[in-house]
Amino acid sequence: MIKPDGVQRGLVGKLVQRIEEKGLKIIALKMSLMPTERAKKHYAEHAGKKFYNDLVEFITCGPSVLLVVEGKGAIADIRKMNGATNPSEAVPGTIRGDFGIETGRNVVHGSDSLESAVREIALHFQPSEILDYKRIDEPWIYE
Ligand code: D4T
Repeated sequence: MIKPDGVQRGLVGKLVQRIEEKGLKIIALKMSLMPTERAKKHYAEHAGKKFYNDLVEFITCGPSVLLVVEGKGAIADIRKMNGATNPSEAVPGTIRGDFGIETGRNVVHGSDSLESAVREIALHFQPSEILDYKRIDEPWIYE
């Protein structure tokens, strides 16, 4: 997910380009103003923490861009590309390292496990929005 700060700062194109250039395949993509109830479900694991209310308010404050990304090791690779949760600790070259300063404005979200990905995809997408296709460069990305 490209969070509302990434959208407002005009980073959508750059961030989508990083995913495409890595060789990962975008199989769903949409812009959405996340409803509060869905945001609460998305961040349910953080319910009760001191930053939870601000987090829900922030993620619903403007449009975000939601993607489903497919590829070998995609979950781990996207999290590496995103960088550390706190952008001031994220290494240069990562999205948060290059584009962020504070944790509450950390530009992107990535599912942290297969289980989370399955849950989050089902929360944000209809099955019909997820497409099955081949990218022409796949033989040049996979041995
Ligand atoms: P997401 O889920 O956005 O990819 O972030 P991470 O997986 O890297 O980090 P997380 O689940 O621990 O945090 C979710 C979300 O909450 C914000 N946050 C987090 C915050 O505002 N203050 C905090 O102290 C923490 C830990 C940032 C990301």
